[in-house]
Amino acid sequence: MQKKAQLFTSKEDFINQYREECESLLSKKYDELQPQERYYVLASLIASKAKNFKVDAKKGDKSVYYFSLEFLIGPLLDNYLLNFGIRDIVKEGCAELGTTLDDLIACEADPGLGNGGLGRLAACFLDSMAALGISGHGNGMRYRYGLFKQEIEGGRQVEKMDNWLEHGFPWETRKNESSVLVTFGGQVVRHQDGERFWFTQEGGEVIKAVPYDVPIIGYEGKTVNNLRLWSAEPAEENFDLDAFNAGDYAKAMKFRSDVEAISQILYPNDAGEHGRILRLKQEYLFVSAGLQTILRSFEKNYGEKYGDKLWEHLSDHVCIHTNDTHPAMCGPELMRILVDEKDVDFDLAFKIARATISYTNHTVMPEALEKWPINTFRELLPRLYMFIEEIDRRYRDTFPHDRDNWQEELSQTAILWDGQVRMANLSVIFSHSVNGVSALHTGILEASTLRSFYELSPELFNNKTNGISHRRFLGNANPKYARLICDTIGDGWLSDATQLEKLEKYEEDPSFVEEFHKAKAWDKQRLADYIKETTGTALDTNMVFDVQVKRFHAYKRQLLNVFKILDLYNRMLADSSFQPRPTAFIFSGKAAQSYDFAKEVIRLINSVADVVNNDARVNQTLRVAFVPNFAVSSAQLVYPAAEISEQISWAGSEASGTSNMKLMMNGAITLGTYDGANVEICDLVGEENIKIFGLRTEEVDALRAGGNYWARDLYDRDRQRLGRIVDELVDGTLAHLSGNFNSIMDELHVNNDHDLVLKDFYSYVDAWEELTEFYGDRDAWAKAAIHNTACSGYFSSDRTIREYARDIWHIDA
Ligand code: 26V
Repeated sequence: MQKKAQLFTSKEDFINQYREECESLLSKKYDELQPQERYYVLASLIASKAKNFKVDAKKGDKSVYYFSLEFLIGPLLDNYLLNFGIRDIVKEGCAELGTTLDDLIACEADPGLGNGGLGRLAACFLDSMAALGISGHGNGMRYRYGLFKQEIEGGRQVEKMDNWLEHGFPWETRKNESSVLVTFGGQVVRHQDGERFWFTQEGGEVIKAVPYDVPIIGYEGKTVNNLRLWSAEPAEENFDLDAFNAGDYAKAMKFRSDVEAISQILYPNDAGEHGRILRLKQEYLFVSAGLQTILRSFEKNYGEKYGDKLWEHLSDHVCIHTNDTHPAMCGPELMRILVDEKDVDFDLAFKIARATISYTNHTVMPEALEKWPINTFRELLPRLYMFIEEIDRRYRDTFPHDRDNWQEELSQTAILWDGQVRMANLSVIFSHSVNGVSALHTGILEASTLRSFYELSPELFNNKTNGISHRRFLGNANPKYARLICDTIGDGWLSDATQLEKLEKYEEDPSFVEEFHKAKAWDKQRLADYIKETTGTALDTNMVFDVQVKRFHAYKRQLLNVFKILDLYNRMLADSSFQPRPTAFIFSGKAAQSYDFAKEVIRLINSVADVVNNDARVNQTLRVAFVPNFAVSSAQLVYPAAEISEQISWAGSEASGTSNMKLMMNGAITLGTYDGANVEICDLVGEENIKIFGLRTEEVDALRAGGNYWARDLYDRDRQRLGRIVDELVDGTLAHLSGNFNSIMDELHVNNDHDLVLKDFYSYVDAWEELTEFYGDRDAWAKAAIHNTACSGYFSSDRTIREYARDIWHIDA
């Protein structure tokens, strides 16, 4: 499976180097070290190799800078060993030294520098760019505390600080000498000299942005790229020396901590918590620091070649990709630097910015589109705001007034509106490419969310269906299955995921099928052990493992899944002849701190778990587990063990989803709505290898437009079954752990079931029953499961990145 890069010539060589590194780094012998220290030294050794690794020439002389406020990189060690092709040597060496590689990997921190899908996508893209030999770098924030750690107390989510840097982070290097200054506030001053005039920004708060670099190692060590994460520190220029000298240390220290606050915490992306000034500061800091650095090195590398035409060539060599609207200030900031500091003409600067920048949208929910009050914005970023205002003014002035619906179109697309800066419009206006993340999602952007832009300039729009790192989520996460695949079709699939198609020949091969079952059984046992250890809940591995793991959000409808469990429970109690397929329902995911409804759903799941798991009448058939603190590392235990993949958002709500792809790749069968990338999974695997249920997007639209959906009717019509479940939310059935669920009841009755849980309920439960019925035929199930893996190569982020490179960045890959 492993191709050997020349990092270590043999196991013995590895052991020698590892021992030496222990002494040089910690001045102790290997045997004297704790496992945590042993991990630290091993990771440092690999990191130092990465930094000095001689790589193949990267493709072309164009670089991509992927700007994202989130990079959910997860643990790196195992993935880097795989990419360097030294996993086997290191594994054997560690075993010989006395601590298994798995034990060392268990010591690694799981940096939570992202919320979920969006941040993990950015990390997968870095992996794929490096694997494809693209010079592609990440630009983001080094949050001192990542996303909170989730604990469950009395069924409730409790948030704890994630001190991921506690034991140091061996992969990063602080690059103090590459620090740059970023200014907030102050005044804009106009200067004039004859005809010529220019602006400077005076005063304000000057912040030092310090980069920390993390090497990104491509598969087979082909390329080592860089992830640059920024941290905010007080600039000497600005340090309150007067206060310090006057002995007012408290004041001086407060200043320091106010500045550092900018890179202290990661904001939730899905709680509608826009409008916090600190978030705006984060957005500007990483945009400005990133751009300053890129322009500096561009000037150094190409200044001589292009002379006074330098900046016109920026987009020949630099692509700035903006992940959602969080880096939307890239456009005006690039203009500001070009105009104010490089003396470029305004119109030309706008042209350069547009040619360089591209934008990916990740949600269609109108309430999720970022907006900032103009007053806040102008006060914090006075000079930047002038550029936005001027671009907006020119946009309005040149808007084609001969179009039929021009007033409406202009009101939809202008940057400034109703006292706010609309970041999605800012992103579109400054980009030469706008893409959605699944075919369905891009269609919805074009037809509704960004419709006026699409009508004005359809050529801007394109779709780039998301992908995942198949090396991490199959190769690393599922070692037994990955080994079986390598033994069967070779290891070419690690660099070319489409080769997984070769598995189609083995879908009915008895020995392959048998080995598939064995791998799945091993994965299920590994997860069951983990769940027992972390929650105390025992799962029987003969049960179907039915998995829903993702952020908690109303539109993702974990509630619908809970309703199904309660339905099965009630029916079993009412009718002893009703015997559903024995199933373990496994949930995991975090809810944003301030998102009360989502947190109540978590509490509901834990309450249902408590009732069901302790009821001897049903608990040989139904088990419910909530795995706390969903993160990259625990995800890698969950995906391989799954047999049913729950993807049940209401149609038209989930932009793409990526856990659907990770689960499919690991041989789980999707039970889902026709939403996001589920549509493409369905096209690829065929209708007999997926279970689709529920309303389609058009039906949801029609239902909402018609205004005649009354959730209460569905409740009244079926008090025995569906109505009963709703009643159980408040009648004490589930209350003994921590009380009733009135707010969930209100969501269904008072808020008229916005997410159509009751509407899709019957179709969903029927689909589940049919799917679990099918599970009884072990061979047929295995055939469908293996077929899912065989078709999943399309969802490698290598494919996605090739498409970005071809259509948006114009790089050969
Ligand atoms: C944000 C908000 C904020 C206000 C309340 C409603 C709401 C709903 C969703 C969001 C999501 C923000 C962006 C995001 O994380 N999108 C996710 O991006 C993934 C990668 O493309 C994709 O797979 C997910 O479907 C999409 O939700």
